[in-house]
Parts: sequence; structure tokens; C-alpha cells
Amino acid sequence: MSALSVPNTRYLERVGRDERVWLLFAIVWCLFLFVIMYVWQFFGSQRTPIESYRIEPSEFRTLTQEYVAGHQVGDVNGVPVTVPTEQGEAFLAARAFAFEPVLQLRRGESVRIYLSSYDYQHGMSIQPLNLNFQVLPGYVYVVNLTPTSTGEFGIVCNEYCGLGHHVMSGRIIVTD
Ligand SMILES: [Cu+2]
Repeated sequence: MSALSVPNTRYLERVGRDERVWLLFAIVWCLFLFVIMYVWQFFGSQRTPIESYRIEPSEFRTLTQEYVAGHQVGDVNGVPVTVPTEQGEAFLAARAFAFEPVLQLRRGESVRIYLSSYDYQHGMSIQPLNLNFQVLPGYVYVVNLTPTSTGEFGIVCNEYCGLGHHVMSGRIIVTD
């Protein structure tokens, strides 16, 4: 008597018609998402940053601190509030467990935000708009942003980064 025998199940039979239809549907949907990912990059209104540079985290920290020192206009709970430079540039750093500085932007004025991390991988999620960016130490991402409405927008970290992850937040203020 053999210990191993071929199980007599329906898995050995040909895939049924209903299952073939579902497989075909899933494949077509996968291909559609694959194509739309590239189409959206050129024609969508919200595009992921494709401009990025390598940088040492310590160098990014120095540049951010220089930017904050020259463009601070106030503070919120001890976190400096800054405005963009004359060239429309701003720095935004993620670190365990905060975003700094608070950016004060003007509606309709485009800004190039240099985004990076001092330490670990973080995520930058602008609420309630649900715009999401990866923040990696060693890389600067250039986020081109033109605010279309005024108000205060929260930033939360959506990439688990440690014990203080749940309190990691920041702010973008848009004025007229
Ligand atoms: Cu986090």
C-alpha cells in the first residue's frame, strides 16, 4: 500500500468557466492599473514627486536649520513657523517624532518643498487632502505644491517609525 497517492480532487480538473471569467477579469484589471499608473503621472492632477537627490541626513539638517534661521516668522508650540524663500523654496524635515518647521504658504503661490528625514523612514500625509509622500533619510524629494485653498492642514506620519509614531505630526498653514 502506498502512503502517498494522488488526491482525487477537483483541483486536478480543468478550471471551470466561471473561474476563467474571474481570472480574465483580474488580469485585465491588473493591466489597467499598470497602464493608468503611467498615464496618471503625465495627465493626472496629483503627481508623485519624480525629482529627487541624494543627500547626507546631517547635511539636510544643516540646510533646514539655515532655512529656518533665515525665514522664521513665528512659532507654534515651540515649533518654528517659516515662509518660503524669495525663490519659492522651503524645507520640511521629518524626524522621530515630529515634522519641522511649520510651513506658512500663500494660496496660489507655487512652492518647491525639499522633503527629507534626519533619521528613519517616515511618511508625510497631508490631511484632510490625503496627499501622501515617502520620506527617506539620504534622499531629498522635491514636492511641487500650489495651495488652492486657505486654512490649516495637518501632516501625519503614515509610515511606522517607532514608539512615538502615533504622536508624530506637523502643520501647513495657507493664507491669502
Ligand atoms: Cu511614523
